[in-house]
Amino acid sequence: MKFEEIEALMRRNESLSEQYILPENFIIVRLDGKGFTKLTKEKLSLEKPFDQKFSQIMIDTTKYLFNVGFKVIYGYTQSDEISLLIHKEDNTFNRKIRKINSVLAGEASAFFSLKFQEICVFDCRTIAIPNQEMLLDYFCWRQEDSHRNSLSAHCYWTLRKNGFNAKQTTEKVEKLSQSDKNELLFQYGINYNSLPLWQKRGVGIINKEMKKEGLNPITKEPVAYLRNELLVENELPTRESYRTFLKEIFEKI
Ligand SMILES: Nc1nc2c(ncn2[C@@H]2O[C@H](COP(=O)(O)OP(=O)(O)OP(=O)(O)O)[C@@H](O)[C@H]2O)c(=O)[nH]1
Ligand SMILES: [Mg+2]
Repeated sequence: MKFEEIEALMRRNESLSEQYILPENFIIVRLDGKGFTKLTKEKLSLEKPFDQKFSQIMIDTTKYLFNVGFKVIYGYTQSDEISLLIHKEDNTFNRKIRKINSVLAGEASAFFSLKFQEICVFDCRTIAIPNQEMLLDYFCWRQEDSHRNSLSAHCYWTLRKNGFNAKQTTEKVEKLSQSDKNELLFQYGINYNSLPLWQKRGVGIINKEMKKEGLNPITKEPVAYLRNELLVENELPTRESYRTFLKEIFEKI
């Protein structure tokens, strides 16, 4: 086959396997640390179950992803994952899923690795969301996941720190209901309700248009202007209140 024929065939096959997020759909991406159970244990030496520095770097990575070319409306991070809501009309990379996933995974992995001076890798998946109700369901689902994982992680590490081995602990925690888990923590002197909210509910990042005041450099008169700022919400509300909080953000878009 001639070079031109090979090229045409390759390009045709490449474009026929392309997938897109359809128009009129919101784009949600979720990035997740690859093999972070092992990485956090062996290379990053973090506080267990929750580490303030790790969480701050997850927040910084989320903030960084607001500025890599997509119109991001809301970011949410918990544990080793980041969700981003991208504007319905964002047309970056013609909404090609392969490009969105690879570029965002690359950006997050590079940023996070630099912060820890270790190779840390994120995967990324893209989800099409056709309406606002599903957006709310998505973020409430991730927050519920955060809450469940946090309760289990606190139980796990409380038992480990009190002499149980990994196998015993996993078996014990798996069998417990949500209220049993609260009770277990209580027996070890931990009141789950009084633990920091970011550990239980995750952290939200909002791209907010803020009114600012400055001075006109020529006339020296005060002038008002608008500037976008990223606000970090470490104390997110839950359930219905979280839906209301999100609705207020989404209604402005
Ligand atoms: N010590 C510590 N570990 C954390 C913290 N946040 C997240 N992790 C770890 O990150 C892991 C995230 O779990 P998963 O994403 O389900 O598992 P994974 O090992 O990353 O596996 P894949 O995502 O499937 O590649 C948890 O098991 C925790 O061990 C933290 O603040 N401190
Ligand atoms: Mg992971």
